[in-house]
Amino acid sequence: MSRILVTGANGQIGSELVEVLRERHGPSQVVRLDLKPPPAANGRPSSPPFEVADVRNRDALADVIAHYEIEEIYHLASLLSATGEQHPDRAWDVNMSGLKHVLDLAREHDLQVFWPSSIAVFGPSTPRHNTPQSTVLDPTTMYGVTKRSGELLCQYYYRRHGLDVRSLRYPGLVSHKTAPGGGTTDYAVDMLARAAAGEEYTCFLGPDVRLPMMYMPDAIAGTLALMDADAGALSVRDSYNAGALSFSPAELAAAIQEHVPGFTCTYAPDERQRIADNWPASVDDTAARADWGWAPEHSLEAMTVDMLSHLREGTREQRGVGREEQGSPGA
Ligand code: VAH
Repeated sequence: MSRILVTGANGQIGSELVEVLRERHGPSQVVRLDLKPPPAANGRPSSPPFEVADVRNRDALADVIAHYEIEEIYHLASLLSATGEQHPDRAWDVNMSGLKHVLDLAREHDLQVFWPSSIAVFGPSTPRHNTPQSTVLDPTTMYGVTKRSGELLCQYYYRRHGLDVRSLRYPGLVSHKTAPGGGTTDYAVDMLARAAAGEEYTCFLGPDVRLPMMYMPDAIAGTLALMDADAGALSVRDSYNAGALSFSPAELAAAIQEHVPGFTCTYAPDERQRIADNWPASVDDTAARADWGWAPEHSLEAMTVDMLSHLREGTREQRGVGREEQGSPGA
């Protein structure tokens, strides 16, 4: 029975990945780890096993791996781009020492590892459209520097020690179950949530900056497909490009207005605009599609409808609105 450890388990990706892994393997087979206990879901405390630890503490990680006889690690704990620019030293420390501890322990115990990189590894000298899998990588943020450094560290542990560590360059991720924190692409979730609540939104990016984005169900499915793939089929051991959607704030606002006619979005770019301006608009994911069958399913329209429906449901639950009072979700 596969014993799986998910670090950063309370985060936007981790909270959904744990759910899917527990459905696949059984709740007791998936150990959550984060700085705090998991938040209660719908008033019910999250089921164990979970561990409270800092990924910078190697001994704590070693104890968890030994105690649960872990065989697979999804190492998601990280500071994201915007927070990383506010706290660059902490971003380097958490993102790099955490990864190094995980890779060293995985090598000691012969574990399989998933580690998320990001399109933040690309920078101003990278082709912006259909960004190649292998190209110039000159990240302009500490987050991007840690992600590129991490990619090279993963590739080194594969080449030097044969460690089976696999990675995806996630674009901006859109989800409704757990609010994201500290990311430049989080505007998309914020905008959808405000629209679902019947409110207007002021976007912290300008209207026209188009970025690679992905709906969380596709991100989770792609992550598991990569981890399930035959090792011999993988030609990329730093990190795979994975494309899905590309849209600007104005394009998202227009997609929302199709379903929330009165929704209005204004734009007040802040320091995060500089980060977004140095990221690609779309990526070439030919290698991921060829090597392990990457195939995202959600269009911008499908994502918008699904997000509004779930967010409106959440709003109703928060307001304590009964089912008999529900409007037509997402219509
Ligand atoms: C961020 N959501 O905005 C993350 C992601 C491509 C962006 O890495 O920092």
